[in-house]
Amino acid sequence: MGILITHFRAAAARFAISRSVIVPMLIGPIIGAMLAAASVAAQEATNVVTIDNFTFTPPELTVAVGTTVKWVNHDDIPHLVVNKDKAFRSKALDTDDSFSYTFASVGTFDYFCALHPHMVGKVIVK
Ligand SMILES: [Cu+2]
Repeated sequence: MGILITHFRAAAARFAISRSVIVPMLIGPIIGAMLAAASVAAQEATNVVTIDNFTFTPPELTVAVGTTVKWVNHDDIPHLVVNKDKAFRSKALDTDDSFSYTFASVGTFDYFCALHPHMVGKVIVK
């Protein structure tokens, strides 16, 4: 009887250990995939410049080479996104229209709104 109980305890201990190892092994990749998806979503979100109330937000954005930046107009009047050095120029963006540009080289890209030149922003590509 004593031997049986000891055997049972050993088996229970083994089961507890294996479960404590196997469960994280199964959950780990799931959490990893969720974190990866979340970081992609976060990265996309940070590459968006919104136009609200005649203001580019964020006014200054730093990105890596190859990043696509998207400007979205939330105002109810049109705006344009025009690079000072003519690297890019959007069409007139109506409400909720967007314009995307992929930065293929390093540099500082100052831009403004062609309709409201006091609206300025910059993208720094590293
Ligand atoms: Cu404008």
